[in-house]
Amino acid sequence: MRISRRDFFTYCRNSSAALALGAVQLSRLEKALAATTGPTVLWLQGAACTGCSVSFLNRISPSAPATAADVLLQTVNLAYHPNLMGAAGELAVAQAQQAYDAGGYILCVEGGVPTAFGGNTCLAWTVQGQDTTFLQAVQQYSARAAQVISIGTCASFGGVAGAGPNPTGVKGVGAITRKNVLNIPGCPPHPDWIVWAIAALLTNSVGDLDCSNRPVALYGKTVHQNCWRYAAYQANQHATQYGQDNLCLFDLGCHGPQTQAACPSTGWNNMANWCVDANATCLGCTSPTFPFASIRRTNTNAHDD
Ligand code: FSX
Ligand code: SF4
Repeated sequence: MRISRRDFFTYCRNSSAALALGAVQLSRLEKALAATTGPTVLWLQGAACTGCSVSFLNRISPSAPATAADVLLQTVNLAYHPNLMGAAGELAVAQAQQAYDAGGYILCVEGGVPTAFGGNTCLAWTVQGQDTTFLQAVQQYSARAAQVISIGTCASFGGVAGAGPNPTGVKGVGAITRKNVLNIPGCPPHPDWIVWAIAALLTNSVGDLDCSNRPVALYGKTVHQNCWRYAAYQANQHATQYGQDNLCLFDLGCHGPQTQAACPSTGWNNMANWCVDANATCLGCTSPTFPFASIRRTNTNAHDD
């Protein structure tokens, strides 16, 4: 399916409430998309499960652009993505190099950055027998990027890839580059949060960031604040086992009170569901402390907020 930048704009306008885009941002986006052939995006993948890309690729919308591939392939100039691009091997790396030489691209980084052993536990690519570690690639490519986005909790804070004992020394992108990095955490992040980040960067309208470099527009409220089970929480009506509809899941280890995320308002799978809606506790996957704080919280079962 071919979609135009006009379709991308229409999508953002129709979804402006869910994507937290105001009238001024939409007007800027329309101009930005009309002015150019589309921004260049480079997408690097490091220590991760590829779930962030899979989440993005699962994006399905009733209006164009229907899928994430439409967003990336038709709306922006996707110069490099290990799973999505047609080119492979050295030809693919040459495309990335070309974008690097031109500079000014949006660099999306998925996955944590292994720093131990000279970074050699994670390679970005090999050209003519010469290895480039993921650490080198992120440092080099972030230097000429107009903007850097950490896609997912591993890229933002280390996440699962950086969980102890962490022998490969995985760090988040912000810890290994001097560039300002916009963090879009989530394990994985919601596809619309990624679309929001690209649209907001294009229109210079990211707004305030919190102390973990997450946009307040997306991460400014806790899951708890917007949870539909909050009335049960206030009434001290707590579930004692899974499957008890309408009761608060706090005593089962829900991390909603400490977790900054928009899940209750954006939902997942086209608003079909989200963790607490599915009778599962919030695991706190957008937090810098994920996954350890979540495991502790679940095991101790303590009222710690
Ligand atoms: Fe990490 Fe992405 Fe978690 Fe996986 O690739 S944020 S492990 S769901 O998905 O980097
Ligand atoms: Fe808060 Fe979790 Fe209870 Fe919802 S289920 S009200 S997020 S503690």
